[in-house]
Amino acid sequence: GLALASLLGASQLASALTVGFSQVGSESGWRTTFSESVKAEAEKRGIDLKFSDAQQKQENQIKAIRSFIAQSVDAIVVAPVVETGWRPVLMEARRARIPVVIVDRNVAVTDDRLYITRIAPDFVDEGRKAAQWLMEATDGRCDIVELQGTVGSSAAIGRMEGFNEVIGKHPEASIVRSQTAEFTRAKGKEVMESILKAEGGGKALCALWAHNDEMALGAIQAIKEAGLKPGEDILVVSVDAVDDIFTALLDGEVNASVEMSPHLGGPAFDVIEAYLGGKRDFEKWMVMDGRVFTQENAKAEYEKRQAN
Ligand code: GYE
Repeated sequence: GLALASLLGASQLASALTVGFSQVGSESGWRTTFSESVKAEAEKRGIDLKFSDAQQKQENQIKAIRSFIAQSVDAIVVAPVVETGWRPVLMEARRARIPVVIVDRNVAVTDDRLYITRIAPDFVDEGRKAAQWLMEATDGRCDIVELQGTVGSSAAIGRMEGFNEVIGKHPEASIVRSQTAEFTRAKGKEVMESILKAEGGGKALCALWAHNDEMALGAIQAIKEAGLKPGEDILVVSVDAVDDIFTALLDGEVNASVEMSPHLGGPAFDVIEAYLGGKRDFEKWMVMDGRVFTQENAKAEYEKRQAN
């Protein structure tokens, strides 16, 4: 209990912690790095992590959270697949007095007592940054193909909103095709192939805007197979800044990627440890910032990552 928690030092408390983590799935390189990072961070802190991969299905997440509650874990971390439908299970956690931290995508609940805090970037702003880069590169004249992330996920909803807000100010820029490719590389390739066919080969297209790097990497494969040069004939801009996108940036096949750190485990565990130590005043949203990587500044970052 709390009395014991305050008698023990923070590190001793952490060594006794059990945390349940409900992860979205393993749809992208970004997600895989995120999962590995959470596991490594838990191990470093001596946290007993109960990791559950939902394979992109909310029903699996709800089941996992219920099982965490049944096991009386000390805290629960959730990276939600979609925004809606969370109220009942979060109420169950609250009734069991188990604190919940939301990471990455958002939950649409009106009662903000249902979780301590959310640690995530501003997805709308990521979309704006991607569009700003593209509007500068093309002088605001561009026919754009959009590959959306998972339908109903706050990452896809926000990125779309921010991007559209910026291109809406440019009368000669527009999205000519938009389809979901579920944040995966395989779908990114498949959907891009069908779009290129529908667009008569794609020669008139100016750019691809993908809601994540993984779909962009699949799509550049399709662009190459259609006999066009990604990064030149069709500009490519996406989000995440995963390691693989740096190779593509340096090869000239991708033009820009908005960074989103996958290292959310450390900050989430910090919040949990502080909460269990008695802290109660948390910001409802701990906003993470990200840089924009382009062919100009990719090399320095790539070398930095290689060195780590
Ligand atoms: O961009 C993508 C992933 O929710 C922000 O999910 C996250 C997204 C990320 O699979 O690669």
